[in-house]
Amino acid sequence: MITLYTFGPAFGLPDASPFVMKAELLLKLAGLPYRTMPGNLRRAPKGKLPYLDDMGRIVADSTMIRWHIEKTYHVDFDAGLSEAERGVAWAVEKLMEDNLYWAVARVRWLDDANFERGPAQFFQRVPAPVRGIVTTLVKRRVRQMLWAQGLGRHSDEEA
Ligand SMILES: N[C@@H](CCC(=O)N[C@@H](CS)C(=O)NCC(=O)O)C(=O)O
Repeated sequence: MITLYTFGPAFGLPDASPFVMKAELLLKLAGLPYRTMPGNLRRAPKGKLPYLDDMGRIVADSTMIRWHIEKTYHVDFDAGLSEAERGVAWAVEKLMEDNLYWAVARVRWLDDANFERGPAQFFQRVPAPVRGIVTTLVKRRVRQMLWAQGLGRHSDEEA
């Protein structure tokens, strides 16, 4: 049985993470039996979710999960596409995952009003006495990641 480690449902979606939803959809499209379990970032091999455990084989990162499913279960998610279309699909996927994802993260986490409407909900489960400090620490980490990625260095207008 495949176990997919996830954050869990949020905002009426199957998961708060687009990468987790992508991995789960790939499992569904491949018709593979699987279960989901709440993941722990400290135990995640790459410090991020999703990752999966396929009978002891640990695969981290949604794209690695895709390749694992394709190779192990002989599935071609791009079946029917020409070589050129496969190239375009790959370019669009990388645009969404490596660029637009960060643009969305920037407006969600760095804009206070958006933060209150969105990511602040993630911290409701944190005990009230430490909620403030945990929220501050995670926000700082996201700000650092956005700085490293580059988008966090620009003004709103430039971004
Ligand atoms: N390239 C990875 C990206 C996964 C990713 O960025 N996951 C985020 C949630 S959307 C995460 O786990 N972040 C936790 C952290 O960075 O501490 C994939 O495709 O799986």
